[in-house]
This record gives sequence, structure tokens and C-alpha cells, in this order.
Amino acid sequence: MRICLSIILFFMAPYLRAENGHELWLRAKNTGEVTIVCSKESPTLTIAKQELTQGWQGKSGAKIVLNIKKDKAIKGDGFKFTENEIQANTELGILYGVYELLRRQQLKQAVKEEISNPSYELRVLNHWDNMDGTIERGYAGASIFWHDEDKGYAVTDKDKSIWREYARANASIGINGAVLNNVNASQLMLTTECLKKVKAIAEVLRPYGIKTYLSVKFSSPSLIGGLKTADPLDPAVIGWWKNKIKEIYSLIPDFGGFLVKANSEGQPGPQDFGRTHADGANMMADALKPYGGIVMWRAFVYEANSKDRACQAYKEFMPLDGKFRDNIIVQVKNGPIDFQPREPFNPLFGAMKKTSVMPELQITQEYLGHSIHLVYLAPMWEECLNSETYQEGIGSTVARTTDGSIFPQKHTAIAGVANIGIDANWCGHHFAQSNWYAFGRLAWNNQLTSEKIADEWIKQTFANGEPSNDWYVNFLAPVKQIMLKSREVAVDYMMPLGFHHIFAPSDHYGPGPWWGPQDVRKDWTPPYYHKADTFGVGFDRTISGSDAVSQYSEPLRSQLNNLQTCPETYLLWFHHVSWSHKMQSGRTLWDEICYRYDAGQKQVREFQKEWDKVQPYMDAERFFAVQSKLRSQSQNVRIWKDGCLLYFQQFSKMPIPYDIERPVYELDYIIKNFTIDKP
Ligand code: GCW
Repeated sequence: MRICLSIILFFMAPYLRAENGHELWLRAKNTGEVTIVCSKESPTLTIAKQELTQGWQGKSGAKIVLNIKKDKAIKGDGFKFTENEIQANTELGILYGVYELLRRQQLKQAVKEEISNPSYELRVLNHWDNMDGTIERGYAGASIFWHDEDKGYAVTDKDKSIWREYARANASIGINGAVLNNVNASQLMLTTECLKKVKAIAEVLRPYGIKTYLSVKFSSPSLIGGLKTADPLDPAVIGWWKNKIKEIYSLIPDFGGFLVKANSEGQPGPQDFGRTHADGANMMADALKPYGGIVMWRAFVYEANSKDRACQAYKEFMPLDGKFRDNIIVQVKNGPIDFQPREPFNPLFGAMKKTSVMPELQITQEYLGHSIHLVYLAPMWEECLNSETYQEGIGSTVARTTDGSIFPQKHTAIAGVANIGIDANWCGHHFAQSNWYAFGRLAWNNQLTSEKIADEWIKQTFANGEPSNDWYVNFLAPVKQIMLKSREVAVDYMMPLGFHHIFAPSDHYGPGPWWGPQDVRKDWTPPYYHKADTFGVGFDRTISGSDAVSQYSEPLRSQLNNLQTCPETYLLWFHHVSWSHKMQSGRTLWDEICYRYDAGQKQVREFQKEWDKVQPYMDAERFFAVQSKLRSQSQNVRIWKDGCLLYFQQFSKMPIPYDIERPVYELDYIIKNFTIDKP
């Protein structure tokens, strides 16, 4: 009887763990023993040894040497490894080498002598966490860092244990920095009380090589410092920042530095005092310099009444190129507007040649279906990183103009706006974990393909033990296909052909192309972006329009400027196009729009079918959770398609092609029920 039970339990074992997704991609358990030789001791090396012991899937009884030894071919926290040695310049390099070795073992990939160096020196998560525990654009529960603001900033054991798990997950994919609070920063962040909590967090993150950074409010000297001004050239203000920074470093000696959102969406900044972004950033950079701290200064700026919001960052920042201190990095969103499902790359990439520039990507799915839609974002980031800027001829891609390959940047960095919350599975949707994973992997190696990353992630996240051939064919392959298609499909059902920012206001979840009350800033309303009229649709950014095309280098500028050569994926981004314009498919623009929305919808239905088929190959808990999310996604896609087609049809006055499934909702019903009427 006992034997019987053990046998049953043995076979059931993979299914007995609580499959709530909490373990992320870190599920591997050792299958044998390993002897570790390491002559040094430190908290980071202790973690490295523990990980090797717990996750070893190589030859049982093998011996592995952890060797900290300088080698010029190894850069920063990179590493060199063979089957039985990991060599690095730093302890953190050893830890990264350990994670890579374990990953290779789990993925059954051969390990030969190899050096792996990071593409970017700083690989940072930006948490938009507020001090009351809410998260701006967070869809996975409350903050893991902040809660119960009014009860002081107490730290519990439970907090520490979550922070440790968080740090471990980050380290396993090479992330080495975390900005702990929202860029819309509270001045309270810099009070001594809060800084003590930051110290506690930093202590947990430190052994995993994660540096702590803070977002700061530019007007802090007057808001909490009692000064009359926050003018960056005022000596009292400079003195205040110097003292504050001294205090921070006395608590957190390896503090990373500041992230600043200034003169953007109502946030205070140097322009309030007639100063430039460079004046403001330099003042902070000078104060941080003696401690080795840096400033990440965001270029996300736009103003009310501008003719074209997409042009603003370039206009404000290009004249400042070369005026920033060398411990400043200008942080630029991937596109010129705002994390849309598809944008051309931000023209500042490659154009600012004398300044360190870092891409900011959004991992949280603000504009990509929150934690309801299954959208794998790596293809979008890959598209951006591989975009040719032509600023330094062919090969000057966004990746290479930011990672130090082309310009001698003092610092190289990349940031991702985190999608992490207190939910058991961390990200709200099981598949949203893949976006956290992909960000880390791309930050480490910006040449990895989204296909390879998806493959790695699926195997680590879903395979239990030794997967069968059947599993590869019937689980891995179809799931990977769903992931790889998912972003293009989202573009189709939300905003194909270069449409952008036609979201419902406020939550940016559903469609809202109709939303444009008179008393709201025009650039906060979708009609500003789509410009639909009886002639056609799209934003004219050509030389005769807003001239945004001129911010790009030749030959791209001319290519984008010309209706015939502009890629159709960006058509309505750069052109106001007639409804009857003939597309490459031979259809009219109107028909093409209809088919795209329809194709997007059909694809999501296909995803549902594909998903249902994988049920026998995985645990029930995660299977049903994803199945249910796909159902919601499918319903919402219907709203997108019906809402957008019925709305734009009022302008095109053309029929929806007859072979397309007809709308099932009335436009009025959608407007009334799916638009939250606040900006
Ligand atoms: O995408 C927009 C968001 C804001 C965000 C802002 C930014 C943190 O809607 O919620 O604020 O961008 O990036 O600063």
C-alpha cells in the first residue's frame, strides 16, 4: 500500500506543486551532485554556490571552479565559461555565469568555451510604484516595495522574502538595477524616514548585484527642504541636493543615482525657472559625481497646443547635445509618442552623438491589453533595436547607437518599465512573465532573437523534468507560434497600418477613436492622432505636414516622406491618406483597414483553439488561467474591431467588405459602455 502510494506520488509529483506561476522561469531542481571550488567568500559567491548546488543538471559528481581573474576579453560583469570553470572579473560576473550555465543545462544546450559580455552596462527596471502601494500602469496587484504609507515605512520578513525572490529572478537574467518608485515621484521619497526603507531594500538586493536608484521630484528642495525655489542654479538649492545626496550615500554606499521626469506631463523641472534640461541634470550630476552616481534624465516631453507631439523631444534635446555631464544618460522611449503597439523609432537615437542615450521600453502592457491580452513584446523591442537610424551609415541601428558600438558613450544603459506586482504570479498574466524575461535577456544581449528568447522561456517555465518528443511538437511549437505572432496580431486588432493613440482615455485599454471633448487638451484626444475626415485618415508628418520626417536621417527621411515608399506599417503615422488609396494588396485603404481588424480578431480566436489543444501537456492551474484570459481578450478584440470600423465608416462612407463578419455591437453602445469619460 505504502509502495503504491509512493509510486503514484512519484508520477504525480510534477503536478503537485502549486502551479500559480510564482516560481517564474526558475523551476529547475538538481538532478545530481556537483563539487564547487572557489577560493573566495562573499554573499554574492554564496548565492552562486547555492544556485549551482540546487539547480545542477550536469554530470553528477562533476567539479566546477569559480575563478575571479581579470581577463581583458571579459567586459564589465561578463564571464567566460567552459563545462567545468566559470571565470569573471567580478563576483557578479561569476553569478551571471552560474545562471547561464544552469540555463544551458536545463535547455540541453552544449557548453563549450565561450565569453559572454553584456550589451549594456546598466540594465535597469523602472518601477512606477507609488508610496501608497498603488502602481501607475500596474496590472499585477500592489507594489512589492511600498504599502501602508500611513503606518510608517515598516519592513516585514515577508517583504524581505519577496524582495529576495525578486532580486534572484532579476539576477538570473542579468538585470542589475531597479528604480524603486514612480517617475511621477513623490517628494516624500527623499525624506529620511523613506530613505531608511530604501536602505533596507538595497540591502536585500545588493548580494544579487541589483543597484538601487530613485525617481526624484525636481521641486523637492522647496517641497520638503523649506527653500523658496528649486532653481538649479541657486546656491541654496545646489547645497540642498548635495546634502541630501550625502545622506543617501551614508545609508546606501553603492546607491545608483536618480531618474528624473522633469517638465513633462505637469511635473516640475528646470524650465520652470527659465533653465534648460541640461542645467537641471548637470546640477544633480555634479552632486552625485563624487559618489559615482548617475542621472537618468527622461526625454519624454511634449506640450499642449504643439502642432505635432511627436516632434517635441527632438526639438528640446538636440540643441543640448554635448551639454550634459558624462554621468548623465538621456533616457528615450522607443518611439516618439508613447509606447504604442507600433511606433517608428524615436529620432533622437543616433542623432544625439555627444550624449549617452538609453532606450526606455515598457514591459507593463499599458497600451497592449494590460494583463488581459497575451502579447509577447520581444518582437516589438527587436524591431526597434534593429531599426536602421542611418545616422552613421548602414549598421547604425538603435541597438548599436546606444550600446557603445558606435559612439564612445561614457555609460551604456537600457530601462524597462516593470510589470511586477504582488500577485502570486508576479505579472498578472502567466505570459506577461515572458516580457520581464525577454527584457532582461535583450538587455544582456541585444542581438538575441525574440524566437530564441521565447524558446528558452517556454522550456524553463512549462517543461517538467525531461519533456517528451510529443511535448516539443504539441506544446513548445504551437505555444511559441502564438507568442511570436501575438504582437503583430495586437497591432492588427488595435491600430493597424500606422494608426496610433486611438485608445480610450485614462486607462488606455479599449478603443476610443471617437473621444474628444472640447475642454480637453487636443493632444490627449484620439482625433488629434488619426485626423479622420471625409477625404481620408492619418497624421501628415511629411515635409508639407508637421515635418517630423525631417528628424530622421537620409535615406529614411525621403523614404518615409513619400507615400509610395513609406512602409505600410507606418502609413497612417506619416501620411494623411485617402480612403480609396490603393494599397500593395490591391485593396483600397478602407478595405485594408477592415481586413486588418478582421484578421486580428480571427487570429485571437485561433490562439484560443491552439491553446485548448495544449491542455494535456501542462498543469491545469495555469492552463485554465490562460484559457480564461484568452476568452476575455477575444471579447475585447470584438469591441476593438466593431468600435473602430463603425466609427471610421462614418468618414469613409464605404461598406465593410461583404466577406467580413458583420459588427455585432452598435457604435453607441460601445461608446457608452466602454469609454471611461475622463482624461
Ligand atoms: O505613457 C504615459 C503614461 C503615464 C506615464 C507617462 C510617463 C508615469 O500614460 O502614466 O507616467 O507616460 O512615461 O511618464
